[in-house]
Amino acid sequence: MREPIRSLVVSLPASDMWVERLRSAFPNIEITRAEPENLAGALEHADAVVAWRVPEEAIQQATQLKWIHRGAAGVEDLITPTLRNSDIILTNSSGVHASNISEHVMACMLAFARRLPKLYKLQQEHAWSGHRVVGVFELTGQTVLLAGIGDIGQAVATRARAFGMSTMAVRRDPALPRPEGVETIMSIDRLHEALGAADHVVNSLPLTGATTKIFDEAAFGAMRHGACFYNVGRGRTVDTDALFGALETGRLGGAALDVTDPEPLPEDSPLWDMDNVIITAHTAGRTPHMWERVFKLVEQNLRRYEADEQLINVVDLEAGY
Ligand code: OXD
Repeated sequence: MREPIRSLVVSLPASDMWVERLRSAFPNIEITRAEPENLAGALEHADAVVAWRVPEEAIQQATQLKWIHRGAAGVEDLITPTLRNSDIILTNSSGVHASNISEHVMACMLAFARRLPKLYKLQQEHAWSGHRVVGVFELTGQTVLLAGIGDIGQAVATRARAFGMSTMAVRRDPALPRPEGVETIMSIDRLHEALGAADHVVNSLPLTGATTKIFDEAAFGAMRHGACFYNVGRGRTVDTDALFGALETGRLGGAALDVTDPEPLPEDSPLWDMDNVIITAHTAGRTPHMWERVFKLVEQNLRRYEADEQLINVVDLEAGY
């Protein structure tokens, strides 16, 4: 039988309402909030933590930590030697980003298709000259490639199908069951071949050793001329210089960057001023509904922990997600 969780620290920028709900659901657990800068102290005698960032030093100082729940999907920075050498269970919030991030991707796709950034600029100038904007296109009949078909990729696929688009995906094991909405699946080893068949490439890959800078000069070079690229995974899966080069030469028709490398994107990055780039500063997931899903997961996992059952979304430390 597991030792019970008696104290839980929440370090997330979520409204108090969610923490209050958790407290009412678990009156026997002392649930406190901590700012990221005070997390190490708060964790010293805590049994569990729900947070975005948990520095390795904070884990080193924690004397009784049993469970870390990441209030986000990506966990690359949490898989440290200290965590690997401990018995601490790591779970993530994979699954909370389906509707929020897929709607964001569709918004960007439609913005590129309808040339909204250019039209909006004209509106700001009070200029009735939209007819001069060139390059409008329709999504219907186009192909989207999903690099990563977790909850985000699958949700983009069903929405893209509703727009009359074809859907392809690359994944590590193409023999796994094909999710609804994804018409073709290829091994990620054939990424470059797949890139050449797509008008839109949606990257939601987790950051691992194998995916670091997987979108490099050769990958962008393999894309269709004028294809659009969407990064809603991790900035470091992309070689930023190669991305910039592909945008500058027109190889890429547009890039929607919710994540960048580095993050925050430096103020003097040339990407800010490119009219074929949409930058959303890692906000694609941030909806009130996301917090509802994150806290529901935490509640389910606390119940499972108490019942000595397997937790939901336990991270495979070897795979890295
Ligand atoms: C995540 C995020 O969930 O970056 O990983 O929001």
